[in-house]
Amino acid sequence: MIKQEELRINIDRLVGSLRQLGDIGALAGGGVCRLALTDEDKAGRDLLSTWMRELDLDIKTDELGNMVGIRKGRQSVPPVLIGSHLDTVGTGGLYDGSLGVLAGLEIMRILDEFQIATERPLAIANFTNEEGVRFTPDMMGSLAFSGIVAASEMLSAKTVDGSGKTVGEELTRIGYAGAIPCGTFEVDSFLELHIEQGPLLEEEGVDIGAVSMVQGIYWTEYQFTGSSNHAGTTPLHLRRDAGLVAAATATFVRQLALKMGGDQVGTVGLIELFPNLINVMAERARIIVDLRNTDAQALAQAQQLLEAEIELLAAAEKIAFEKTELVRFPPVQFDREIVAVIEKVSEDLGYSHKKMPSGAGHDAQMLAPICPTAMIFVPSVGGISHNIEEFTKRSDIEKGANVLLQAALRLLNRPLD
Ligand code: HGY
Ligand code: MN
Ligand code: MN
Repeated sequence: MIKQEELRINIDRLVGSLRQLGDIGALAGGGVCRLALTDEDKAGRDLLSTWMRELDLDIKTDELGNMVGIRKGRQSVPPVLIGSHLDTVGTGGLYDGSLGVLAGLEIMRILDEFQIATERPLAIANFTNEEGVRFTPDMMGSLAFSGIVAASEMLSAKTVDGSGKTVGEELTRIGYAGAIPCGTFEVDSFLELHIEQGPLLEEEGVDIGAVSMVQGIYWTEYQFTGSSNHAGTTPLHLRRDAGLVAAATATFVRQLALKMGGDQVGTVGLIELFPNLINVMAERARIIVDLRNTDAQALAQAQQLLEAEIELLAAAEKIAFEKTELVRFPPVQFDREIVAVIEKVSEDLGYSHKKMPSGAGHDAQMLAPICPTAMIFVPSVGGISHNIEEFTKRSDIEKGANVLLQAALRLLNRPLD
């Protein structure tokens, strides 16, 4: 009988599952698009359900479509949960989210293969709409799973593109509107393996990130209204150009981050102009501003400075505007003991490791309020993500999944309180 500390994942099988999942929503030029609650997301969910059934997992789906597969433990106590998300951004890669779910599945496969019984049950989760690009907020499923927000509020969320479809309608359409109320699933502890999506681990030649916290995230939508007019005949002083204010705001966001320094970052990733024509001044402009910082006070201050600037820009161009707060997530600290387990396991496996914050939002930040939680990062080649070039080396996937396996075993078998 193999000793549990000698168990290692089967990297061929894990990479095979990543590739098979990656065929779903594959983009012609490479990369993947499985926007939340689309047919492609459904197909990914169906594949995961098949794999979960092959392992005889007890599959539970809650009212927001969060999927959990449970493997029995000797004790009937809350499970150790491993999870992430199968939805992607529109120009996604093979690894963002998928790695965390499929590495959990691989651990289930290994435990079955070596007939390993664990004290606590082990469960794996696929959380609905982590990316937040089709429906806001991001981390929507895990937010409701943890009971932080009411599922009903999330079910009525409408698509960002204005098509008017709601989360509830799309969940029903793809057959993943579960019966289990959100906020009722008890979890012992939570682990998430994820690609770093930034350059630090690769730059420093470190194998594993023991993630200590997730930075705060603010998403705010601004609708600017001016007046359309001829781009050639209208004198400058008579222009009320909504596109100008949108563009000036995007420029200000970068200047603000540079001026504030520290961990302040920001971008305007979504800009829509109407009528969006070469020789017509925009009557309307819609932008969504993404501000982030590890420091809650600094982030709030950045938002205040942004709003003061928008007031000035709009007044100067005689533009009206409306503001909608889409996301206000504070920074989240992970559980010190679990971070220490990740560091110790990395040490025991002979992998270099470093404690680090997460620049991206993750489902783990929504589990942290309800159970001891931490994350494991593996390097992203070139620090690239949310891009079809996203790539993580097979050897790094193997190391990350082995750390996840061994950390999970420690949590699964630690003495019951
Ligand atoms: O926005 C984020 O950081 C995550 O990818 N949803
Ligand atoms: Mn992700
Ligand atoms: Mn992402």
